[in-house]
Amino acid sequence: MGRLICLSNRLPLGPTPSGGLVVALADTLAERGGVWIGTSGELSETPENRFTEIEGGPFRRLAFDLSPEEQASYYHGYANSVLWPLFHGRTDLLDIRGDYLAGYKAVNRRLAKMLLEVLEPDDRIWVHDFHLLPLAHDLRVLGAENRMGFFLHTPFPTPLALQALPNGPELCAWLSHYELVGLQSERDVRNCMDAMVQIGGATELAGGFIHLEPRQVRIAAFPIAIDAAEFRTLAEEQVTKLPEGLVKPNRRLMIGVDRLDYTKGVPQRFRAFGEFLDRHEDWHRLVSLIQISPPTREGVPAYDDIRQETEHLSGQINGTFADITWTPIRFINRPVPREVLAGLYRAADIALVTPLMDGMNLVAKEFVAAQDPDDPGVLILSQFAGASEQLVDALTVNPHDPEQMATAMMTALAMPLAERQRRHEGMMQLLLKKDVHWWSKGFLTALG
Ligand code: GDG
Repeated sequence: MGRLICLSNRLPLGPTPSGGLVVALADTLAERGGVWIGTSGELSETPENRFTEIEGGPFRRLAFDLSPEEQASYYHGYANSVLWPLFHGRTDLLDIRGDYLAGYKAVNRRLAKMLLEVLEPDDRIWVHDFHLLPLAHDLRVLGAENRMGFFLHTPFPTPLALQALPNGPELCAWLSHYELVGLQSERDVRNCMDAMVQIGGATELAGGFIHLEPRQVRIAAFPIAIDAAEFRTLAEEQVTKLPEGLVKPNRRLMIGVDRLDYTKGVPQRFRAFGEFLDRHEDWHRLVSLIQISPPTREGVPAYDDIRQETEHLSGQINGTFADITWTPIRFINRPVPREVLAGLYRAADIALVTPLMDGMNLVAKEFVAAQDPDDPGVLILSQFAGASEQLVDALTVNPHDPEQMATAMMTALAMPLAERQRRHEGMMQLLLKKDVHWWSKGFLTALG
């Protein structure tokens, strides 16, 4: 069997939020003698056109630097100000500029050339996420005939949304150079198929294939997952180490954990919590919300806006309802260590996972895995998270409807133990069976 070459925008360096993915692929990479390639995170005025080996770690890692101009056009520009909002249905936030697209293509072409230098004929290539869509096309132009798979961590846009992208047909053509395109959910598979046909001019074939010159592409869902057994153990250990006084007797805790991103629906969640407090004075002082939102993608204007909006809303709700012994919302704008997060999930009674649009959402899965099966908490989950196709025993909500969400909060607080146990068991069984190893194996088997 040939090596496995994984590519993602950022090379995984140490324990990052995408830790689960690294763990899932580490064994495969070590067994097959594979390698992971991505940007170093360092900027360089004159980046070298070759990889630097990163020493240590369980598998080979090759890094390359971006220039400040590449970072601006490829990363902050086309990836984060065009593709990210588009793929999450936020066409109102699109910042379409010719130099963004040019920079995006140039970085992918440069990466393809560097990759060709180290590529062997029987290597399998697995490209991750929207930063690197054109990579297969660029490698084919250079003559590479390897089997190539692509996995999109975000949702796939509807054909209607994709019409807003001036180079929508080109985006479809990029995908036609992979043998396999993996998506998070059936919703995304449908959108991708429809877009390939309506915008790319492809023909839909039986069995999840489309035909678009030069090849037949399989499009299928591979819902990403976590190592649920490992996370359960971590949460069990860590819940005992939480700071004293965090969870007071007779008080209930709700938790939200999201990168501070406008797709995650944090303002809507805060408004719904405000609505809940407005309706239920008897719950004042008895319930609070911890929202952990480390900042990301600072420098992209839409991210400065979401920070201001959430700071304003949490301040307003606390101003309205707090008293000297109780702060309704604790809004934490910095990362929390993974083990503390695991303990917090377990200590919490309710998780609010209410994105406006999300490929999967791993927080939902982590929360479920962290629960005490004898006294589990309740997951309130947006119908727009890919995870809602799998976690059907959650309380499903429409994040745009604050009244429905406030009702779900009350339902969760009042839910009898037997029902909490039943719902939790159903979800936990699924997470143990369909874990991150199941996910990576599924994709690689389909890639062949
Ligand atoms: C993209 C897609 C898809 C968050 N804050 C802290 C922290 N986290 C960790 C969480 C979780 C991860 O980050 C976030 O993953 P999500 O899946 O929730 O969301 P995205 O970052 O948007 O990820 C998403 C995912 O890719 C995988 O394919 O599910 O749909 O958008 O693991 O726990 N971790 C630590 N401190 C924090 O403050 N340690």
